[in-house]
Amino acid sequence: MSGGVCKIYGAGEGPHANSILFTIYLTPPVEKLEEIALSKPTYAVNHFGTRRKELAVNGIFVNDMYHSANNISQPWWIVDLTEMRTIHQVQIFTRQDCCQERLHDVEIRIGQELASNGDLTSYTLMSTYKGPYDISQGHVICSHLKGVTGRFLGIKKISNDTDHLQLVEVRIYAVKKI
Ligand SMILES: [Ca+2]
Repeated sequence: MSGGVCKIYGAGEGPHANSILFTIYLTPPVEKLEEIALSKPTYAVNHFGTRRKELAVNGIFVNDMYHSANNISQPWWIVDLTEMRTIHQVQIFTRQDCCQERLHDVEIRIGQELASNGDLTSYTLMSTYKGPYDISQGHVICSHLKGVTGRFLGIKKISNDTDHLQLVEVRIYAVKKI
């Protein structure tokens, strides 16, 4: 079974849903989903070096990531999907070459307006990933069977340490438009 577990606490999902269950009971079927994040506008808290926010949706997986700056608690990243969509799955490809354990206590939230200050509390919670991540998990898959509708999707660490957010790529899947 590929993919890491991402526990889901979204509305109507219950505490036991995870990516493995979703893989078995995929609704809607995967052929009806499309990826909608690639090359979309992004926003984030300050980045480290040249590892800018847009590198998480540029389609490049090797040595290419958004990486939050040092000493930032609760780093966040937002993508503007540019229109309202109903999102069923988010795949997070985090850093593989170092420091994988920094990915933990992450929330995925979806909202209608840009939260340019990183405050995602008005957004709907889609999934929570407790972690910490280990490379043996593959990539993190967060799913929501009923879907969550919105234009902006945010990924934010909610613990009070200063571990970085390191997003190599973020893939977001919504139902295809007819
Ligand atoms: Ca990338």
